[in-house]
Amino acid sequence: MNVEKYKIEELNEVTIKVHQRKFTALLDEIRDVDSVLKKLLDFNIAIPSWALGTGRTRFARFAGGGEPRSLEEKIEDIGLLHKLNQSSGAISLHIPWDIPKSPNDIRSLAAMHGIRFDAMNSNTFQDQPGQKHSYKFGSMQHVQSEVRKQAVDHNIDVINYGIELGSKSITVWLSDGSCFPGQLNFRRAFENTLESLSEVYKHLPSDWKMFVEYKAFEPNFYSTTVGDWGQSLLYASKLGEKAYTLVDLGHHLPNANIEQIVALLLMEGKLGGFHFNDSKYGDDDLTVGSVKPYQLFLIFNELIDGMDARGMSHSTDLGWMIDASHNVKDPLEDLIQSVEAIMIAYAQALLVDREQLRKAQEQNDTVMGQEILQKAFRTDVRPLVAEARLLSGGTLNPLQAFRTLKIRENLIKERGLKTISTGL
Ligand code: AOS
Ligand code: ZN
Ligand code: ZN
Ligand code: ZN
Repeated sequence: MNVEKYKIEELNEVTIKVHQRKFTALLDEIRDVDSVLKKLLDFNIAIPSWALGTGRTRFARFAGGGEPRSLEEKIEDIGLLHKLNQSSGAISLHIPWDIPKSPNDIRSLAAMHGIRFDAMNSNTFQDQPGQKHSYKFGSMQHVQSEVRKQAVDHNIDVINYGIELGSKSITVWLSDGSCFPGQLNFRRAFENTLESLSEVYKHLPSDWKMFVEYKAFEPNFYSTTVGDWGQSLLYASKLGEKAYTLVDLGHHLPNANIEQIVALLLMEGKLGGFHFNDSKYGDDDLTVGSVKPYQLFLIFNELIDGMDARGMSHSTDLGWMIDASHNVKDPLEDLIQSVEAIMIAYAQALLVDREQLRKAQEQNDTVMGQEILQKAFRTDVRPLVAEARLLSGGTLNPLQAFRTLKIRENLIKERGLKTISTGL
């Protein structure tokens, strides 16, 4: 399935007039529109390879049709997304689900679609066929050194695949922890994990980063060995300057103030990357912005404030990734919505009048502080985001384009109705 440029132009023709009217009306609200547009154009979000197929709950899986059956088809899917929105020009791979048979071919296929490789993900939360030692009682924390070594070796393999593909980072998410009090010695689990992570860290090329992802619970329900941002920061600090904390929005205890966590990690120069998703209860992995869009905006507000304070590039200094799972929606439509939600929150946060906000804070003007943030949040920036897409050759309305061009129907024709994508 390929979407030709002229088809995108034809679609844009239909709605361009309405768009221009809305965009012009919005211009009054934006001070430096060119710099805002430039930032939106530069911004890209990596799509996780495991989100292109239908996921599952603990109870069932309802497969969709036309899912990608190989790494090649996953890249093709992201290529389609990127054609439509021009904001998802990166993929985050997962080993062993995405082992490239020929890294060179995969690399050129991705380049053809304008896609680069964001963080590689390792997997020591499942046992693979033929694997010598089981991860039932953890991987890097394990009481037996053979199991720890197996986990370390796997992570080194993942780095090596990443080097061949041109990735520059690895995300380590561990399901290690315990289900019951008494099962585990917390201190020994931490020390074993730190030792294992340092072994992996030693194999990082000099221009690589390691992201240590934390998660409060699940699949372990009494303790998690990288359980929160404090623990992740502790590992990252002890490991060295190439190690960073990765924030997955769904990995906190209820009502955690994620924007504050982000602000402090950035202040310490230890925020490395993001897994965007949304949730009502736990690690729900729902569409970004579908449940708590204001929280997403507040997070972006801190991100911009913190990155600007450190002179960081918004587009390249952090790993921007989605981590989601789709049980009822078409995965590609869901990803279109997620990318759009991220772009909207980013654009709104770019509109915050930081000078006025600082003044309000210095004068303890609580009311004005809130007003300034909500003014930006309540601005309908969709025409601004659409304008950025138009400028970069994408569609004014990616979701509508996806449906009008019958992309899923075509993928089903090509790949069949009963397809299963590798992943969770
Ligand atoms: C697990 O809960 C984490 O969010 C991981 O980042 C991710 O979902 C996993 O690596 C994908 O398999
Ligand atoms: Zn994650
Ligand atoms: Zn998760
Ligand atoms: Zn999640």
